[in-house]
Amino acid sequence: MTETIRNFIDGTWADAGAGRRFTSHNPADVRQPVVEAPLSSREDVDRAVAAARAALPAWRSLPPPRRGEILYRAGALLIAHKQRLGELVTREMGKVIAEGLGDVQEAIDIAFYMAGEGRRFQGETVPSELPDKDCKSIREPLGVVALITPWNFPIAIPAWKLFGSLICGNTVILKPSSETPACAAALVGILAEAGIPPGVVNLVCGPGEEVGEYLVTHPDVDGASFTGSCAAGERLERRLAELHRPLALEMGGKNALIVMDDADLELALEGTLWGGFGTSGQRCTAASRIVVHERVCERFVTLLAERAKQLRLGDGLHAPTDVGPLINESQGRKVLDYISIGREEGARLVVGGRRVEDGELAHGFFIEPTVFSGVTPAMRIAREEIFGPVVSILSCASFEEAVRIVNNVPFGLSSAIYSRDVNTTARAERELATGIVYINASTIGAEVHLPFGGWRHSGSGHPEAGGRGGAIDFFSRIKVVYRDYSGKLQRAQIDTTG
Ligand code: UN1
Repeated sequence: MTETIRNFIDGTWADAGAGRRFTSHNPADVRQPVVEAPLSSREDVDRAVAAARAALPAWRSLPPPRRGEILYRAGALLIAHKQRLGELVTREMGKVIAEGLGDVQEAIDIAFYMAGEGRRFQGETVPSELPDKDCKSIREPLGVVALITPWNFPIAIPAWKLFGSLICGNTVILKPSSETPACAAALVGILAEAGIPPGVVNLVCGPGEEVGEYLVTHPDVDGASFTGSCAAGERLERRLAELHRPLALEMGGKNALIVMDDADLELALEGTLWGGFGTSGQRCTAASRIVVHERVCERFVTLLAERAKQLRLGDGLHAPTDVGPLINESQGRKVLDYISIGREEGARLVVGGRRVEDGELAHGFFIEPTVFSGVTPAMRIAREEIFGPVVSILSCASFEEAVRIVNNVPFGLSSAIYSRDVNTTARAERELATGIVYINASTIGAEVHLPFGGWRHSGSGHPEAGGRGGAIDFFSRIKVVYRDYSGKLQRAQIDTTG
């Protein structure tokens, strides 16, 4: 019998009010259900928001270091359950087990990072213009926040948002992707076991924009953080602008990796394979455009094709698998459509391009690692996010041209350059217009103690994760406090010296 998970509202696991359910499946074999989850409605959202509101006064009053202790316990529990959770990620999302465990590791890292933030949570103290007066800024939570998370990092991204918002004193409602409800429920279960008070963390599952959009626009919600598609993100952006409510968005990418003629080609190849085909290309940081200097382009394409052909498709839980399935049929069809578009646009299909349906692979949506060469910057496969194992090679004649190509798309999440020349890499660091730049490393693999966020259409300019300008800055707001202990009226900006 298929396992059932429940919503988590006010500290209690509960079915959807209307009793309806949906099922998540193993993308490597869609005949295998993973869990049945509640198909929630607006009433379930209302209950979760009310619970979060009621829990807010006590949670925000708990000193941040005490809130941090709960996160430390959650981090320790994540370590204890890492193997089980990593396998669950692979079963429900399809990424290979090493990456499934990596997903959990990222959650562990952010748990400890944010727990430590509880002992900082810094404002600033500065001198006053006037005697016997001091000035400082302090941080306060936004209040009740809605967290909408995608399926591609089903533990890590909910963890980024949960731990960041909780340490700041917010109470939250998590609405995970309906592809991966079991992962979200497992993470919330860990927070419950770590001692999070009832109502502070609530989980509402259910497919659809209806629940998610209703939640973020709910009259009693104070802010929202969303990671997902551009279409959904931009719709929320318009709605929340009317409501004047803070919204952090992480959306797409069309990340480029530059290979200069003086690059270590072997390293650049490994970076391309890892960034382009890791997680079957289903990362917003995936390397989907490879801009190669014309002097080494032909050689690079030949070597890349040889390597891409050797990658083994399969169930991510089985040892020799390099590349897992696409999340579902509709994502698979979208990727195949882009492969047809690339051909029609005149790009050369060097390797891959087909759905593989032999034997066991017939029960998931597996697409061969695909490489197009001869891609030009105006082609749709060079401009639009594909979110699948498809890499487009563009050639360039100079560093300047490479930078122009990289920057000339609406997205700006991540980019990379391979070159042995320090001057070239130093210029790249300045000139690449993305929120994250990698030097002699691939476009993926951001670390949690630095901000993670894209520029322009990739995001709203409120990065996730740690570091200055990261999630703490979004999930808290600054309040400035002036204290005058002179005992008399002191007038700022009025000259008292003459
Ligand atoms: C995402 O693809 O949505 O840098 C997040 C990386 C990961 C996070 C990716 N640490 O690729």
